[in-house]
Formats: sequence, C-alpha cells, structure tokens
Amino acid sequence: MDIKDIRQLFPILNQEVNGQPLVYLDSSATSQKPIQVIEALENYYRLDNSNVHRGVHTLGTRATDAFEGAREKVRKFINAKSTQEVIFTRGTTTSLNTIAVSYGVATLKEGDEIVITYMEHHSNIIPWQQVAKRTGATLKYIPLQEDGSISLEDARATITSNTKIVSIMQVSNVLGVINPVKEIAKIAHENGAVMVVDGAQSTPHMKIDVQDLDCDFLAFSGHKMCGPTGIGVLYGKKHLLEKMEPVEFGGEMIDFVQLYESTWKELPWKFEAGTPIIAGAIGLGAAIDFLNEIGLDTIADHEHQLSAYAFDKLSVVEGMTIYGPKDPASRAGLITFNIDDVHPHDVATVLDAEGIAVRAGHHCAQPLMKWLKVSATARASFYLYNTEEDIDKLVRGLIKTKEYFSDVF
Ligand code: 7TS
Repeated sequence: MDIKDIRQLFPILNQEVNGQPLVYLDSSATSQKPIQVIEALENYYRLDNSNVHRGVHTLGTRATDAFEGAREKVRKFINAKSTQEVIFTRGTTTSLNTIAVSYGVATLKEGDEIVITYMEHHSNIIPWQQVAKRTGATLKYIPLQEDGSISLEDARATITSNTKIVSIMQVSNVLGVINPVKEIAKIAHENGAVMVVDGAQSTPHMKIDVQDLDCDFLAFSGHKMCGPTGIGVLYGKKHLLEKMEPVEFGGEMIDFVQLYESTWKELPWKFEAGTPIIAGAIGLGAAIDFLNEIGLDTIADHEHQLSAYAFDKLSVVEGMTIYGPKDPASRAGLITFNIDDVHPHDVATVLDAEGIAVRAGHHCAQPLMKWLKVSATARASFYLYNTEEDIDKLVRGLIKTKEYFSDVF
C-alpha cells in the first residue's frame, strides 16, 4: 500500500495543529489508530456489547467469540504455541508487574539474582526492585557499552548460576537500540534463569516469534501498535504459567468457590479476574489484522529507511547530539537528541508551534538519563504513517528552534 493511502486510514493525521499540518513524531509514546480499529470499537459497542463467558444469550456469544477470537489473533501474531499462553492485561506495565509478583516474589530467595540493564524503562526496573526488597534477592545491571548497546560478553559476565530472572527490553525507547534478546535468552537458560522480554517498543515494529526467541515471558501494549489504550498482553510459557498463582482474585477466574477455599479456572482465564477488557481486546485484534495486512517486514523496512534518513539529516545540524548507536542497522525507528544547551522541553514547545509533536523528558528511564549524563532529551519516533517530508519539517523546525534561542540569549 502506498504511504499516501496508509495515511488516509489514520483520520487524526488529517488536521492542522497551531495552523500547520500535524506532524506526529511521538509514536513510541502511543501510536495513532487506523479507521479499522476505530470502527471495530464502534461496531462492538453499537452491535455486540455484552459481557463475556456468562449466560447464553446471542450478544454474549458474539462478544465472547470476538474476545476469544482476538486472543487467537495475538497467539498467531507472536507465534505462541497455544492461546492458553496469551493473557490479556492492561498493558506492558501490568504484564511486567504480574510476572514480578506471581513468578518473582513466589520463587526468589536470598542469594538469588535478577538481571536487567541500565537502559530499562521504569516499568522494567521498579517491579524488580520491589521483588528484591521482598525476597532478599539481588538486583544486578548489565553495563552498557559506550554507544549504549549491550555486549554478549557483559551479559555472560553478569548472568551467573545464581541468576533466576533476566528481564530486558527488546528495543530501547530512548536509544533506539535493538537488543540481542534471543542470544541473551540462551545465556539465561544456560544458567538456569528465565528470560523476560519487554516488547513494548519491538512488537509494534518488527516480527516477533516467541518460540524462535525462546523467551519465557513477553510483555507488550496494544496502544503502541495501532490498538486501543488499556489493553496489553502477557505471554508466558504454559509450564511456568501453570505453576504460578493469580495476582488478582474475583469473578471470571474461578472454578469453584466454597466458604474458605476456592479453585481457579484453567489458563489463561485464571489470570483474568473480573470483567475483562473486552472492547480493548477486540480493538487489538483489529490492529493486528491491520498490521498483518501492511506486513511487519514492510513496516520495519520503512522505519529503518526513515531512521537512516533522519540520522543523516539531523547529524549535520550544528550543535546536535544524537544518543545511541550510530549504525542505522542496529537501530529501530526513533531518534533521541539534544540541541546545543536548549532545554528539550523548549525544543518540544517550539516544534509544537510548528505543528510537530515530539516527546521531551526523561522518557521513564532516569537511570539511563544519569548514564547519559543528561536530565532530559527530546525524541522523535516514527511509525508506518511517517514520511521523509515529516523529517524535513522536523529539521527545519529544529533550525528555527536554534535561531530562536540564539536570539533570546
Ligand atoms: N517498556 C518500554 C520499553 C516502554 O517504552 C514503555 C512505554 C513501557 C514499558 C510501558 O508501557 P505502558 O503501555 O505500560 O505504559 N514507553 C513510553 C515512552 O517511551 N513514552 O511514553 C511511554
């Protein structure tokens, strides 16, 4: 499909912001939604809205079929062996917290180690800090190389026979680096540890195969991959999930309830207490259909091209610091930067006046900001609907920002 046709499918892009055509460069925070997803949500509420797994009426059956159909779409999308391994959650953060509590707190003891990296998002740091506090386990960090990437030698040196959990992001939301999670999973397994992959920034942009990666758990969010907010996925290998206890208890997840004892439904429902996120799951299913129609490889190629183009254009702007690896092949579609001494919030504000949306701040990665020796950065992130023209506008906006601030000081 032509990029013009793709953009037509995203109604939000067809508007002016501050008198300029919108240039949306903040898809790492959340992606925009195509008409197919918006219509799936609308049709669900207009035609099928009903609770799932209860009663026998027609709307209930339709809602249940659509909800469980979405689970099958997710299974196929990540190549899980069974829908029993696909649990719907609120998003990456909830998925990681569930693993931390249900697997981490339940299995770790003093002397055990949890291994993460300096580049993790707060939602893949704080749950493990809490697990360490509650169990007496030690939290260890794989160091970063000068360009922000991880070396397998450092991974091998940090992961030991005491390590029980390794939890790493597949793509950094700041450095754009793609981490070798498949190879690290192998090192984790050689040491008897489980491998958790934070797929928040990878699943929307590249083909993920959990069997090929051989990860034990994968967490991701629907809203970053053209789906609605409030829906995400926790994938786990069946033999691990079967041994884990639910974190939430209540309706939908039980088999039998007696006065003092209860039993749980089978997987995946034992982890889905209460009325599930029905519309969200159906919307995610529509997003997966859409991404499959365009093709994950096509999306990845498009973003690599944009990223390389942006890297070339931005690196010649005077006073520009770009963070992360220089080689476009090892990067995903985002560029994090600072320009001269202009505060990134000021950069984002001037760009916003030009209709250009970028993110500024610490990107929920304060340990990484400390490692980069900055308090904040600006970030432009790309998705299937972005064009080289968007990047040209960004470059022009940044030159304007520089001029504006050189006049001010
Ligand atoms: N992990 C990574 C790597 C992320 O980038 C994010 C969100 C999360 C976890 C949390 O996802 P959530 O859907 O549960 O909130 N990252 C960003 C970002 O870079 N800008 O805004 C949110």
